[in-house]
Amino acid sequence: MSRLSTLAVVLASLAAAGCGRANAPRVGEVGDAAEKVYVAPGKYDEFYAFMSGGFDGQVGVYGLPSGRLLRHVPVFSQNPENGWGYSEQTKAMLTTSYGFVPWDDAHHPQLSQTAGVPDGRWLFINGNNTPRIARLDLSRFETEEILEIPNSAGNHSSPFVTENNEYVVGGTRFSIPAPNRDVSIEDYKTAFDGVLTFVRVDSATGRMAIAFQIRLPAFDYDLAHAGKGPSHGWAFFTSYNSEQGNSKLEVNASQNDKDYIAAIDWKRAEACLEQRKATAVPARYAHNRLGEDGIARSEWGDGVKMLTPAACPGLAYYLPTPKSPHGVDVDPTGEFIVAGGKLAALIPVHSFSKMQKAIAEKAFAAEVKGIPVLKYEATIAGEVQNPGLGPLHTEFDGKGYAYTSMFISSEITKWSLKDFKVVDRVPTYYSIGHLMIPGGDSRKPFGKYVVALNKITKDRYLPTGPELAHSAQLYEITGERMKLLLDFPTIGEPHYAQALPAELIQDRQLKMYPLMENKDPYAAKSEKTTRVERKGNVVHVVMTSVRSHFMPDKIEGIRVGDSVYFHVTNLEQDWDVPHGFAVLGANNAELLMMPGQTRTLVWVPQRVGIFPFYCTDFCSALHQEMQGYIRVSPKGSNVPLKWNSPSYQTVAGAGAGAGAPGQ
Ligand code: RUQ
Ligand code: CUA
Repeated sequence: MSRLSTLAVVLASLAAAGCGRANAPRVGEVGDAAEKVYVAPGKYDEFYAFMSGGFDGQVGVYGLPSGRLLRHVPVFSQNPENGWGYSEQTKAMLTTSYGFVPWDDAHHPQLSQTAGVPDGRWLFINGNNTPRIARLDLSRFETEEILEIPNSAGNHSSPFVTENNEYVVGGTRFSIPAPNRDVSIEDYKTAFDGVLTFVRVDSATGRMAIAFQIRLPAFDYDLAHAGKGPSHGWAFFTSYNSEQGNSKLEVNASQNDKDYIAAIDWKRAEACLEQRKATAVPARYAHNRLGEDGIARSEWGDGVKMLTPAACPGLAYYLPTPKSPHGVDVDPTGEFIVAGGKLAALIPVHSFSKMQKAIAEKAFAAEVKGIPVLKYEATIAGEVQNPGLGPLHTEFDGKGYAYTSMFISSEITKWSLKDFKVVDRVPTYYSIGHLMIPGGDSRKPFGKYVVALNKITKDRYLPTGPELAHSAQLYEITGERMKLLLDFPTIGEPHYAQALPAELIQDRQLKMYPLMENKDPYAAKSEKTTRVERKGNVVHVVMTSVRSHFMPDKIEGIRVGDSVYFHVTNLEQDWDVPHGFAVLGANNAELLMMPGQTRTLVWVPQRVGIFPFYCTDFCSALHQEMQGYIRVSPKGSNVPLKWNSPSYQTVAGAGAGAGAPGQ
């Protein structure tokens, strides 16, 4: 059979096996499912699960086993619900070298690790379309930092962490010239580069910085995972399109029987850096961080250190891997490197120790641009036979078993790491992409459940027009056989997810921002310091919110075309009492201020009149009373600036005429 017709058969079987499967659960196994996922009112879930939102650019936080959505944390996408990316304090988080980019495609959440185990400090996630890596703080469930990745296009193989967060990695899914320039697409093979990025993470603060990049042949670097234990010091990236097609990849990148896993020795890279083997490549990229004052600022990187395998021999090896591999996963012992060949009917398992031996003995089959290609037989530990079709991703339970998602045959296949024999298969509904076991890519998986993150929903929920709920499924994995317990919808398209036991972080949650430590330059820490200041046509309204009023709540002397900055500080020092702020006619999202926090909204009034503002978050019995008025007069009007707060007399002084306009 020609390769093309193999592909056709495989794709046809997708239609047959994927979505047409009867959705009957295994007989007799749902009896106690309800009990197993039931979390009684007032009780907590056992795990926090962090699921990527895919093309909605956020992170969804769910409780397991209930599947309840707890939170939706905006990362790369503006979120009008809380003003993320709209407020003056957060806008700069979305700065890139392409300007303000208010959206991304976020795929792979990665929990920070200590000694190869999730430590509950941070969550990293990649932005695929405008290459970026974000870091969330898990004591606040807030995005704290976003670093742009230059020389990359489609930061997909990212942001997988090394055992102690020494690095988070990124690899370009789409090769492009690095630095990018005007060349013919026909020159793909000579002018394009596949660049991998290693980002240093400061162990105390989590702060990220690009340490170095590696220039590799122009393949598509798809997914990654770092080594652990004995393989600590290495990182593995799958690559497809070793054919180097530059159009119609569906066919052109499906020719070779094997593509590669790129094995990168990052300790070797560090040595080469020290020996000044890297060249400086100019690159402009944004690095955005929330400061101690809660305000995001952008800094600019102007270059990277670029390593090549030619200048740093021993840096990179290719492991031949069948058939357009997608996921690459390292088992808890660090010995096995498992690939998911999207079009393969087996699961190849490489051995790290065999790889070391093959390198020592120079068991090379070929060389690609100075990179030794190791012999398949020299590194392969075994192949899982008949696992189903279309393996994508593998997670581990820590008890000697691996679980691989099979996209085409729409199932999870459980197999033994001892003999690579399949021990169980269970259908998913439908077409599973990633799967996730709590801690399932770490040295000590927490186990208990596997979650299927499915691509197609079809008939699993009440229909909602052409677009259906995205779908996850929870399976118990404590017994020999996997048991489906629960379907639950997710928001956005979940790709990867990670989970950890709730007790790791639940008692470390910030309940409020200490008001007295608020460093925002426009914070008002009491109603006494609220005020309105005009500087030309810029007006700063420094105001406070507390149950159940704003101070001031009556402002006159604003003119059409002014830039009015509402700086609203929430004076509450009580958990779970945010206030909101919205004003009629604002071309902006609302603000949502957490207790002790200041947020700023800019409004440029376009017409004269009276404009109410109000609190959007139901905060007390008198929430509806939490409102105020602003009077907007024509351009050039001499209506004096007036407001009703205690500062009015002192700030406005004698020149303010009749004094405070009444309380
Ligand atoms: S990739 S399945 Cu980013 Cu597998 Cu989504
Ligand atoms: Cu404050 Cu409603």
